[in-house]
Amino acid sequence: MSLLVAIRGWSPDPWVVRFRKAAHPRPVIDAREAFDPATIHYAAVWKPEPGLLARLPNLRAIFNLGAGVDALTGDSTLPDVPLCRIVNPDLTARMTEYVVLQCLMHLRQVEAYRRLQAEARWEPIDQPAATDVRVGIMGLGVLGQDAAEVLKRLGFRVAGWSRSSKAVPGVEIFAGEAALDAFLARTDILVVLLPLTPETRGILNGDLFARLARDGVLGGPVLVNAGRGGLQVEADILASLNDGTLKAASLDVFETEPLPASSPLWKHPKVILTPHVAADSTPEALVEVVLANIALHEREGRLNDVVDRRAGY
Ligand code: NDP
Ligand code: OXD
Repeated sequence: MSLLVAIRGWSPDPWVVRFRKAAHPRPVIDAREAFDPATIHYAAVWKPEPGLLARLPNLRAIFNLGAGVDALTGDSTLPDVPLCRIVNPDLTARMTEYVVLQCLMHLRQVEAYRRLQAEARWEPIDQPAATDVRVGIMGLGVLGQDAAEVLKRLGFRVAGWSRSSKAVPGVEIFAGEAALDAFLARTDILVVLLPLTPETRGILNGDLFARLARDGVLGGPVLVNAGRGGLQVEADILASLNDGTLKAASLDVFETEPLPASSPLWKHPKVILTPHVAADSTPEALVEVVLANIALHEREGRLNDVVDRRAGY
């Protein structure tokens, strides 16, 4: 086998080095160098240049180096070979850390205390219990279910919304469009871990924010989006923060990344902003996982974590 590594937006070097070491003596080609497209059998990619994969006539499978595959499904030239994504405990644990951190930041009013500290003011604020706070997770897949488990353990009242119904002990389940209203109406902290597909694009808009619970102990609904920036309408987030429809937002992903310096989100006092780092992919955790999947394909003709190309995730 020969493996092409094509990465944009992250530094490709540590990936190429680790793939070369772990795959030795099999060839690993760095897409930044000249290569013969006919020699490539597998590709490990993150946001590759559109059209690149279509130029590989002997490609057998594509391995996306993250969980979300929207950068690939959005390429109309993507070849019709199996597309695999990352499902891995390291990535899952990182996302759960992010989600739990944000829920606790809002529960324990960390931003308000930071402001009081800056003014040397000793002013206790009423402290709600986690058991009084309703977290609703949009996207109850691999990442959503793990975050739900930990939030539940901390006492939050957790619900999940997904396309299909599922059984997650201790989590209130809502499925499909018909259940969305009821899900939103019982949600104080909306955690978004949806993939970006034609169905989910722009779903986080003013109309949806207005349907969130307004009777919660936090004093207004909070948005936490670590799914994809294309899910959200940033003008609506800003308007909703400014008119009180949303109390606060934690945003890791944006319509345009990097977020332009001109975006009012940067300095908004109700926004906690991170640069798409909720759950980093690392070569240390993932190179061997991809190579094991290639070995499985060569040995048994099957693959793990194959994306449903029709559903788009
Ligand atoms: P999964 O495919 O395991 O889960 C996706 C969930 O979304 C499923 O529950 C699915 O429903 C649900 N869903 C999809 N479409 C719809 C829809 N139209 N209506 C309702 N529910 C829907 O993905 P992961 O949990 O592994 O990852 C989720 C996303 O997180 C990724 O696609 C990526 O965009 C993002 N991500 C962001 C990172 C970051 O650093 N910010 C890092 C990693 C991932 P069902 O179960 O019925 O299929
Ligand atoms: C992912 C990401 O999808 O890092 O894994 O965004």
